[in-house]
Amino acid sequence: MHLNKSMVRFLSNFTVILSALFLLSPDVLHAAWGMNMTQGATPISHDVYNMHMTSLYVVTVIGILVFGVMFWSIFHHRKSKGVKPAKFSHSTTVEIIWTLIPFAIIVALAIPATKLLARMDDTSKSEITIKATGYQWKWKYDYINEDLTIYSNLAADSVDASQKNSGIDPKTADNYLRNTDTALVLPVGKKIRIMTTASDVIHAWWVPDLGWKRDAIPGFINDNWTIINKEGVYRGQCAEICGKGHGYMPIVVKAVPEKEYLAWVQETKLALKSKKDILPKKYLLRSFCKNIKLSAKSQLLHPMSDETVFIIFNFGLNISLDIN
Ligand SMILES: [Cu+2]
Repeated sequence: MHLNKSMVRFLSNFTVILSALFLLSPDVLHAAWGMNMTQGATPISHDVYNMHMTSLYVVTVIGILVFGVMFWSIFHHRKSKGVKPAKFSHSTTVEIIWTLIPFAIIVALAIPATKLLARMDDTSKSEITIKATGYQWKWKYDYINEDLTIYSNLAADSVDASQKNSGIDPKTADNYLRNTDTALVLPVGKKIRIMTTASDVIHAWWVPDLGWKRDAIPGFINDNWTIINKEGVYRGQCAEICGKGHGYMPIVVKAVPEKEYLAWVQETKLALKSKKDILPKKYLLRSFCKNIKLSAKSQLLHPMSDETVFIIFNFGLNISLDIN
């Protein structure tokens, strides 16, 4: 008798929890626990979100039905009630039903999901093409139509705060480990093709608000696209364990009106050009010195006496100090 009471209590608690979960809207769940997917800022991300919610509702109903029947059966056909177990072992009718119903559910879900995947893959009629290349540990963006290349590194305040024993509170860094020195600036309302690849190991380009995540693989180009509806800053990360700096190569997409985008392109091109005019000689000389220092240090030019190593190392050091 005691067991029955506790079973009843358990079942009623279980029902209360289940119905409470069921009554909460996805928005409430999302706001309270941050558990749900983001709805994102693109038509594809909205479709992905709706597909996800539809599937979630379907599996929730299936779960409630299956567990409901299970718990009801366990409770109502218990030994203490004097129920004798059935002796049959097969029922063709039941087997046909429980094969056909799940099959129909899967097909019903697979059709819209496949259509969505096909739509995500269709990069035709893109107006702007970006090539995103992953490096250990930064991203390079080539604006193919603009002949413009930018590098996106972890923001300086995040770098400083992340150093061992830096004494800097990460909370003081702006969007710690989620901010870059240069953002990928894109115009709103345009179909943008984003090709992903990598130059060393496998990375993955992932901005949740755009609704997709794609591997960036050396030697391969993966094709993706997006139309960003809303102006704003969208943050993402590399989503493939790519080495010790994996958590230090965030992605920042800044979506701006087209006019602002065009102005930014011109501005950045000019800024890079003026840098390029001064940089090459200085840069070449500096890397030459760096190499001399390195080879002296590692004695690649051996056999050398310690004295020679010292002289060559200092030669490299002095010149590079001069240039700096
Ligand atoms: Cu990576």
